[in-house]
Amino acid sequence: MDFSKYFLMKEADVIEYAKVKVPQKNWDEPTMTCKEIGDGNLNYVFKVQDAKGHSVIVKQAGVELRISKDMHIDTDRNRVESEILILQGKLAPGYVPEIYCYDTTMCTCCMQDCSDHEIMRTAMLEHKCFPKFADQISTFMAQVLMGTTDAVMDHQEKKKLQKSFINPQLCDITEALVYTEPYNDEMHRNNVFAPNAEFVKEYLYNNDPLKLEVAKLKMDFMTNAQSLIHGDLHTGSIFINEESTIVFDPEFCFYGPMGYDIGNVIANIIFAWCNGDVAGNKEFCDWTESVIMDVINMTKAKLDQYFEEHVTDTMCKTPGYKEYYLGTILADTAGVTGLELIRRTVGMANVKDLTTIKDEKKRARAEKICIMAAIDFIMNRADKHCGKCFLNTLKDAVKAVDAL
Ligand code: SR1
Ligand code: MG
Repeated sequence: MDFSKYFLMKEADVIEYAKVKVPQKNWDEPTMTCKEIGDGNLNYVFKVQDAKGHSVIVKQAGVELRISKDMHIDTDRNRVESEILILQGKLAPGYVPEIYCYDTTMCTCCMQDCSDHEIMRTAMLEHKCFPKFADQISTFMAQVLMGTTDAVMDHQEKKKLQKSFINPQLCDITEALVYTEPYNDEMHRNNVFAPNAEFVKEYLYNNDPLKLEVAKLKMDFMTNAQSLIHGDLHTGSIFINEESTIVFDPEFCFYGPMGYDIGNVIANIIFAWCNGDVAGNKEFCDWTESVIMDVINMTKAKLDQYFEEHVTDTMCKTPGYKEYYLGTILADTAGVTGLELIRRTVGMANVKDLTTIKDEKKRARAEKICIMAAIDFIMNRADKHCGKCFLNTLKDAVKAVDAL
């Protein structure tokens, strides 16, 4: 088996692959095992290990997506993901898995096994708290996002990166699933929780003022080549433990508005809050509320500091520009928080934080809270400039839904 021609690997193939591609692990070959551990929508993820404690994660892009056999995207996404992880590892050391190798024939990469961490969404579904998360994710975002802007980078180098990470097919998915279908169900693949069908019709499908703002945000997503963003920074793309945060799965990366990443983090913490709220877990909800505020405040402060220390563009040094720039980033963040809340609630790709709520009435209320908060985040995004403003948006939505 020389892996010189693409085929979709099974577990036994992956063992052979790891022997060939990651020999530095000094595998104990007779005890090597492999298990497919992926539960994402797109790729196949395997863990290979041996009895002597060596291990590696092998990720392969399939031609058909796991979420739907009708959807096909270029398997080059595996190269894009590998290269951005290498770059992010330089900008924010320790915050992404180490890439040992990647292979554009098999569309496969081999990376650090982060099994001493948990997937953050899974851990939060058990209502676990991670006190260092806000500080760590804000450091990661500030360094990677501000570090790849025109304000900081040599403009020619930035354009080379922009070209190398152009990602039309993955962006196309986001443009459809985040920025279009939740507002009209034009592809008839939205998953609307039946008890909320009328509510969704009234507040989303028949809401032209909202659609106007979403249209503006969509065009901004498609044209604002501000930063090299992760593009799918939800809690299923984060490994976490008490001590560290590792961001993975950046295959949707491209040069876009940095508020897209920050807003995704906030929205997914709100989903976790909803799950904790339904369970009546005050300690967990208090922690998620502090995360919402801290992620906003810390990210804003660290972006500001990074800009101060690293800005190179002469015109961006003009007094007042930094404040203007940070203001647009916070408004984009609020807008995207709303978009992610809506699309994960009514769109094609949902989140377990909501779908696993068993009590029908409680789930309907939680989903309405997400939609109400989202509308406020989108419509009033220019006013959301601090952590408290973000938290108040959630609290106001709770009151509004309970008053319906
Ligand atoms: C067709 S892929 C559906 C969703 O899964 C990914 O994680 C992205 O969030 C995408 O929108
Ligand atoms: Mg993913």
